[in-house]
Amino acid sequence: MKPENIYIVSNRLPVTIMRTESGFTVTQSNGGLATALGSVFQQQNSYWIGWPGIIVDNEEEEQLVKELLEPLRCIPVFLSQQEFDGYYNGFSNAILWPLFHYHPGHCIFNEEYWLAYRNVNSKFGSVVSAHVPQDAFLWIHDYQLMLLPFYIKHSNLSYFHHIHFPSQEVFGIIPWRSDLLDALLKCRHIVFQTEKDRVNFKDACLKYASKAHPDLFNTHSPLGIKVSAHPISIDAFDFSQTVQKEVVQKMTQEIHQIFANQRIILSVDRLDYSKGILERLEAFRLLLKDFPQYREKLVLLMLVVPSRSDVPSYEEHKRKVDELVGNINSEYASLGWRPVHYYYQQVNRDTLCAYYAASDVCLVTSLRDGLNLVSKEYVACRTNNNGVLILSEMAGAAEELTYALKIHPYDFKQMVVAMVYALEMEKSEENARMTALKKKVFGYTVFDWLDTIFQEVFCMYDELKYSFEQNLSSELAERLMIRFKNADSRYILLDYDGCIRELEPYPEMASPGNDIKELLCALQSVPNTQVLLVSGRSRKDMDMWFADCGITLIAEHGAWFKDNEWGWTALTECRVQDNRALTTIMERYALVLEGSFLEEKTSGVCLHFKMCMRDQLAKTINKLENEITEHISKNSLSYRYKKTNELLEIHFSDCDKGQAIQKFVSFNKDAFILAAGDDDTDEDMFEALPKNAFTLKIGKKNTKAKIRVQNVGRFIEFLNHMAVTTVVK
Ligand code: ADQ
Repeated sequence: MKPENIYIVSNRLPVTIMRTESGFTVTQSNGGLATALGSVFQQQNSYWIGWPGIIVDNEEEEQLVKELLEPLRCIPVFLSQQEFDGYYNGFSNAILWPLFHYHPGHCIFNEEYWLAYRNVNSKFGSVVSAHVPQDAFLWIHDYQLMLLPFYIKHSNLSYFHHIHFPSQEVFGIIPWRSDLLDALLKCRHIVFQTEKDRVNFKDACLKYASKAHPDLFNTHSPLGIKVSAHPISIDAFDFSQTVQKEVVQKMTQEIHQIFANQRIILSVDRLDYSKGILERLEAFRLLLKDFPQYREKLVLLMLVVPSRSDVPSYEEHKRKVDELVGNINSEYASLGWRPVHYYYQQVNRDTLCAYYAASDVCLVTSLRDGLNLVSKEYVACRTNNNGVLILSEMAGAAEELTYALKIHPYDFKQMVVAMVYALEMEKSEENARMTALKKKVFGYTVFDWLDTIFQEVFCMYDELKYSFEQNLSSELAERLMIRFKNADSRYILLDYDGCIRELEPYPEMASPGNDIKELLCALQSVPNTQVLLVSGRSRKDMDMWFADCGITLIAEHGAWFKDNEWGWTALTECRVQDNRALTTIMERYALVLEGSFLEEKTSGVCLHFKMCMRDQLAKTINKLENEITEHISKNSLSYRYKKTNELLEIHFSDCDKGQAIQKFVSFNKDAFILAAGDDDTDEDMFEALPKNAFTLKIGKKNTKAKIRVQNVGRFIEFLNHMAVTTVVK
């Protein structure tokens, strides 16, 4: 289940426009945010607003770029060179980035940068206001746009912070700390990578936000803000499939051949001082010094993607990396061997995966990292369950990837020990660690991350339209309970078999126990609550079982409706003759199919064959279906089929559960509506309900319901919980 209409806003678009001799071309953007959200964006019916990566010269060029981006569902925010310098190179990357990664020495607190940041955030605001409908879900990403919420009027605003959020003392160094927090607090939903970030943010708000009130983070209060921590992930299956591609396997072999008889330690990052590249090189140099046996038998392969080369501290950093690589190579290289292979370039996904697959060790040395996707990508590419991940304890991913070898990135000696340990590790330990890591990475992919975020969105924003479904987690169950409790009026529409009662081989075996009846009575006794049992069962069964529960009954998939005042009402004229003719056909088949039996209803007839021997069953049922279809078309009848592994049911098409509900139930505006069912006939009910209804599908079948519940037991548990919730308003 996800919001239907999603607009992602981030500094950069997922694609970059480049100038060529003949005009412009489009390429993929690099960096963690683009990688992580890229796979999500492709799967969503969503739009993306951001800077296109190019400074255009005039309106004509703007128009050309817009046209290139439109089919990609990307909306550009154009910036002048001056704006870009002040907002991006300046405030974002010479103040926020270094400070958030605990490098205050790299900060340049320039008032001009702050003004540019404000100006560009307001420019983003104008583009958002011009393009994003008020009822859309607006999802802002990362530190470059912390002020954006201040410039827009949308209410369905969520924010995801990709980088580390520092302790409040460090955050407090920023002279404009209160403005940043006040703007961000206009979002009702703010998500961080780790629990540590979340706590740091809350501490900072309580200290510096100008409107910090005791209820600020109480989500039950109307002004409450939901602040949570959900680490981002990757499309792990896509990475592991890429590794299996023929072209990638060939590349992997080539890498092995080039480095024959040498072990490979791999690192992959943007050229950024927060990634600990210099520290990694120093540790590697120490390894070569202290463990000469590895000389000519080991390489450090560094894939470094250019990044922020306009920011002075990055230029300086690159110079230092180049120099150190040169020094190590000149110190230790021999005729046929170079210890450090340093590629300062972006490689494509296939090549990246080939390097991951070919390397014995992946070394992540971040001095501070919001999460670090590289560590997860390496694990996802280890299809043979071998390879060792060495991971800095300063990376957010260290909390999840507990089976990696952890290192302190400033402790060179410890890094050396970890590298040697990784290279000498017993195969059994290597496999055990990698298996455990893979379990984590494949068990929580970027899509799970997204589900978790959207579940929270669903609980926060009532007025959004949602599509697809989500699982009934305990948190969501709790939220539904609160909605139920606080509503002025409530409707609970329940299917019976397979929804509140487990399916049985024979329908008569599925009579309700006292527990079910008590549950329905308890729900019905909640003031201003109407419970409707909407079943395919006959009137007779429903009367026999539920007449004394005081609930409303809808029988035979909507053909009959019974309330306490009027008794049973037929929704449609009963077509007895048509029905009789069909029943006669089905009776013939019931006679030959041992173990089968017919259930006659006023709206149709149902052949149950769950207890039949399977060998001839399919053939006979096929024959029956052919005969029925022929009969129906000959007589121009309009019937509906329901066919499962256990039964074939035919009923009038002009009486389904949805139509029954539309005809008989008028829902109060703002009522709490919950509807649940397990089979196809319940889909009519889901579709007919008002958009704000909570629809729940029990079991695994395809559905239009918003929420999925694993099985009957879980659903009953949830209803029981709801029933005992005393209604106070
Ligand atoms: P980054 O700081 O960019 O991301 P990271 O999470 O490691 O850091 O993501 C880097 C991405 O760039 C990876 O997907 C990697 O494959 C890719 N990459 C790096 N070098 C490359 C190269 N030479 N060629 C091709 N691709 C390369 C920010 C935060 C992180 C957070 C992410 C996602 O700083 O902490 O994990 O966002 O939220």
